[in-house]
Amino acid sequence: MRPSEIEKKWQAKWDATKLYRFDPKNVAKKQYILEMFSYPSGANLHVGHWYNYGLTDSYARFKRMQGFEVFQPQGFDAFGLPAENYAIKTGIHPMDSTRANIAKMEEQLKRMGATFDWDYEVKTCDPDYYRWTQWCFLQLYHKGLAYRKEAPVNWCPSCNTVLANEQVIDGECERCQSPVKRKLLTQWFFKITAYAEELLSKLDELDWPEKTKTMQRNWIGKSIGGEITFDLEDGSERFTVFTTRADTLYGCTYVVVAPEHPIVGRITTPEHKEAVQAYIDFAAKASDIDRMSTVRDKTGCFTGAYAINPVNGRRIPIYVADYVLYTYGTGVVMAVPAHDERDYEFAQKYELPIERVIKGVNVPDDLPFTDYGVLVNSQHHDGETSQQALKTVIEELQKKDAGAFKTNYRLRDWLISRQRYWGAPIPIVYCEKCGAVPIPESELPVLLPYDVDFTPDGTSPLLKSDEFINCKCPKCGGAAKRDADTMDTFVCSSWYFLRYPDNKNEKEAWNKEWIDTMLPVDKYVGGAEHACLHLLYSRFFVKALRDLGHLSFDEPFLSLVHQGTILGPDGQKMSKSLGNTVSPDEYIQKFGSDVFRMYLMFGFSYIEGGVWSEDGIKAISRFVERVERMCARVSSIQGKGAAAGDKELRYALNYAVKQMTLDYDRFQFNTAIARAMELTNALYKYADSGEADPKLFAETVKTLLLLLAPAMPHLAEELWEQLGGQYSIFNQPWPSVDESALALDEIELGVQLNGKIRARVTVASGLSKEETEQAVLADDAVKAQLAGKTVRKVIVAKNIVNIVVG
Ligand code: ANZ
Ligand code: ZN
Repeated sequence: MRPSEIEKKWQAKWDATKLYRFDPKNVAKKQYILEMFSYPSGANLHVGHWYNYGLTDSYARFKRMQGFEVFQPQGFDAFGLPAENYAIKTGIHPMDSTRANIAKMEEQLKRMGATFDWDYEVKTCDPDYYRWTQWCFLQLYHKGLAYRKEAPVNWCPSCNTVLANEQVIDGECERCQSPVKRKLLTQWFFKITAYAEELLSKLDELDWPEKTKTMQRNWIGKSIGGEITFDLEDGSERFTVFTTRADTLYGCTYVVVAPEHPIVGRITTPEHKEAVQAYIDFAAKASDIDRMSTVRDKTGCFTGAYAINPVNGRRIPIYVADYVLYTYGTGVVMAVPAHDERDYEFAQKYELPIERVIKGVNVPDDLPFTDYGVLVNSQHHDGETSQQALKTVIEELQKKDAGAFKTNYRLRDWLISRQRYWGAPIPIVYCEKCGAVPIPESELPVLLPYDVDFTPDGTSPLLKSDEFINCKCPKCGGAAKRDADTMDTFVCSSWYFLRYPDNKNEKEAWNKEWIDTMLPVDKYVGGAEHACLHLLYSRFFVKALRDLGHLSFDEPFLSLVHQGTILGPDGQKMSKSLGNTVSPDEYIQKFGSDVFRMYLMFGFSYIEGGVWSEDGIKAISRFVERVERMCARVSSIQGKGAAAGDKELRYALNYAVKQMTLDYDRFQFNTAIARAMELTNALYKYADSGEADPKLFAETVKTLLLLLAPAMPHLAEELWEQLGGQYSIFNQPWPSVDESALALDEIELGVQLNGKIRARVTVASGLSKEETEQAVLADDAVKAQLAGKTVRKVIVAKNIVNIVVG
């Protein structure tokens, strides 16, 4: 039979017998295996889809055979910009193109032969899904975790919408690489910062790639320091700075205030007003990202005001400069030019005093050192002494009411309003009398209207839909207007894994007891690019919903695997514009989907990916043919039983079982397949020896099929049937290891020195002469005998090793 026929045959049977149906009765053995949400793009499945879905499916099949009740759902992250942009270009409504794309992708995913349970599918653009996205919004809103504020936001002029900080990469829009602009807008935020500490500390407990955890740690950016209060010279104002280096306070020779800080207006002296205002206007043009850049020229302006350094009473000037951010710490910095590079650069430019007060850590090496004694006379390079010094200084300042311990986080609240059409509407109305009023839960969903003009003009398309915008205030019944923005699609994907197990629930987003049993996700597989976006947002959602009483676990994804990327044959990322994309279709047509899948497993390290080459696919095809021929020999093999090669074959078999079990578990598919090849070689050797035990041979071939079933599901099922196995091979238990077959035999050797027995050494049996010689010479007793002597020759005989020494 041709591969395509075999695939059709078994997919039909799996379907008819509902092989992949998740059985809730077995939830005690559940294994929730999830690939990151699919975006319905409309293009054919590419190598990347196969790599992600196909290989994770192999893992799922393996887990199933191990006796787990596998829950592997599929669904679509269906809202978002690409469909809307496509609509703007072609006039095809996002709803229509998305539905068509989903249908196409479903069909292809089904043909892949993956064990998805489609009964649990969700699509975020369906009202019965986004109704609950809106419900999640309201839960956060009622607890003060969703709030509206006017803030300078990241505006992408090409996508015509605001972006979250996480969507701005090096000052550019993550999606279209346009430079991001600053714009003052009133927007909805989720208070993810309320969870900064837990998001950070719980990372330690997760079985996630270290690199991703580090990225989240850095993004959260915890910094332990103190707040120090300075008085204005005339005592008319006090202000506070945040510092992680209170121990350098003696070296503070000036103060810098962020240009936006309201104190600037109050402290600036009349003769400096004009210059300071000009500087504020200049600074308003730069984004926070620009301002943080280390290569950017330092600029600033003197306010005319002076402050008093609380530790030594020194009179120091106050500057405005945009290298200090208004949104971090207190928006004011104590500048210590001798020990901080930014301050040093600034002090040089504006000719401010530079005073070195700490040994060891300073900007230029040759600054003279001023010893102020007990407080700061510490020579520290490491965090610990620095922390001690911080403690000493802050405790000292606490006595004068001028210091406090303080921890800051870089993490900012998550901006979720988008000025786009194709997303979940925000369930809030604005009433002249009542202000912002949430839609009652019973009135959800707030439906997204179909007929909307979404030609971009910098405002929200829903503003132009009168029937949508105008509504009644749920509180007073008066005329009100709806929020015209839609939610960031990352909101939709922050909770989809909670909906899957209960996707048909019409009364609530999920049944609490049920999802407390089904979650967390046991194995989550997807790209590393979501480290500080989806993977952080989902963790926040779970924690917030837990605290709101809707679930009882702390983390969504216990164990995470990032698949690598398959590059084009030219070593570049596959892209249409480079013309280096590889389509799986022709390979699947020629070799079958099993061979294609197994090649992806064998040809790459799953986590690393690599450059596509088609050479390896032929090797896999030949390997599969070898397995088929081996199966064909089962019925014809002759022998009396109990053959000489039995032990070796048993060893090869159990070794393969043991290693492949470990390999599949760790997503090390390439080595798993290599072990299967070794076992196949051992089987050929055994069969060709002319002396074989037909029963052992048949059993071993069958075990090989079981081991290969996750990697070549259709073919394994077919061969299993040919060998008289019971349907389905995926209902068979995973092979177990007979450890005793792995114990190598040992033999004892007499070791002679110049013909006289001097030692007895135990080595593994079956070693070659060279290996025996090495083992004997490495033995401690033999080494002791040989001390001070020169080995001239080693003669290995049957049970005796004679060492000739001089
Ligand atoms: C004095 C000092 C001396 C500082 C020294 C550093 C080195 P992290 O670790 O990122 O939290 N800082 C505080 N608020 C700031 C703001 N709004 N904009 C720009 N810089 C700000 O950094 C904390 C340090 O960054 C603080 O400690 C402060 O400078 C500066 F040798 O205070 B430091
Ligand atoms: Zn009202």
